[in-house]
Amino acid sequence: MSESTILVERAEKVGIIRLNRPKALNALSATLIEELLKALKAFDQDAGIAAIILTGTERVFCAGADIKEQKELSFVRAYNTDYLKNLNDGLFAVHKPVIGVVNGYALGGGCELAMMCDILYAGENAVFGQPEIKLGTIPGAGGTQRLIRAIGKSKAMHMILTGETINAAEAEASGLVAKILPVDKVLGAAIETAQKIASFSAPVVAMAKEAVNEAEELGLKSGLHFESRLYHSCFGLTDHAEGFGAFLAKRDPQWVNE
Ligand code: CO8
Repeated sequence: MSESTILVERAEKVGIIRLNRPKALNALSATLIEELLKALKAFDQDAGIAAIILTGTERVFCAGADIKEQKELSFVRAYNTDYLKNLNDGLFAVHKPVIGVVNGYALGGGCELAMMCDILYAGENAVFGQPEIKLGTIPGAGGTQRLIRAIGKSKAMHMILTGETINAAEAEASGLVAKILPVDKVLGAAIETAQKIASFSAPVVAMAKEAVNEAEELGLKSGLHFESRLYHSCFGLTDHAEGFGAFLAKRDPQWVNE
């Protein structure tokens, strides 16, 4: 039997998914994408899991689309099968927060996969780039759309048109990643953050994630309206009464996730 292209583990309420094609630098083969989406869905539906971490190895997060596989694809087949669109759709569908932990290369589809995560932590050796131009193609899984939102037009255009990479410090300075840590510490720090998120009311976390993600889709007026409606919905939660009551009673809240 061939080795799984991902490794899955749990740390209390945190589900951890590691990309596992070290010989191909975790390139996104069709099999890897299928297994990744299956694992994400399983964690998302698992009541014992409250947050998800997506990472690679200490050397590489992901070197992008599998160049060997992509080389064999014709335009018609790519177009008719919506090649790689399922990755964006699959990540979009996850309700629980996904923290991406990037050590080493996050290139092409790897950089795009990182940007599909809700929060990004990077090891000091992280390298982000959209080198597709050097292969005679363009980013195909959100690079031209998400990078501009993350780091602004000029920096995004520079990366996409030159294929040049940025390092962890540049990624943090430009807002692409939330934190940089030493390579051997970054996963542990992300797990701690995920545990912290997991300690809050699950429906409230899901609503906060949805509202923030909608900011990328909606204009300000519609976004504020959407936020108000979700905020008003919180008033119906048992956890809302519990959180406010616990604060006033000067005790820790006991969330029931309802
Ligand atoms: N696909 C398949 N195999 C790869 C890939 C890849 N993207 N990247 C590296 N490999 C393989 C190499 O072929 C090599 O295999 P082998 O040992 O059999 O020759 C092995 O991994 C190790 O690679 P290197 O010897 O090149 O390792 P180096 O440390 O010298 O270099 C680099 C590391 C800089 C990461 C280099 O491998 C590299 O530049 N890789 C290609 C990066 C790239 O161009 N990525 C963009 C791909 S196109 C893309 O992502 C389009 C996005 C479309 C949407 C995708 C959504 C899922």
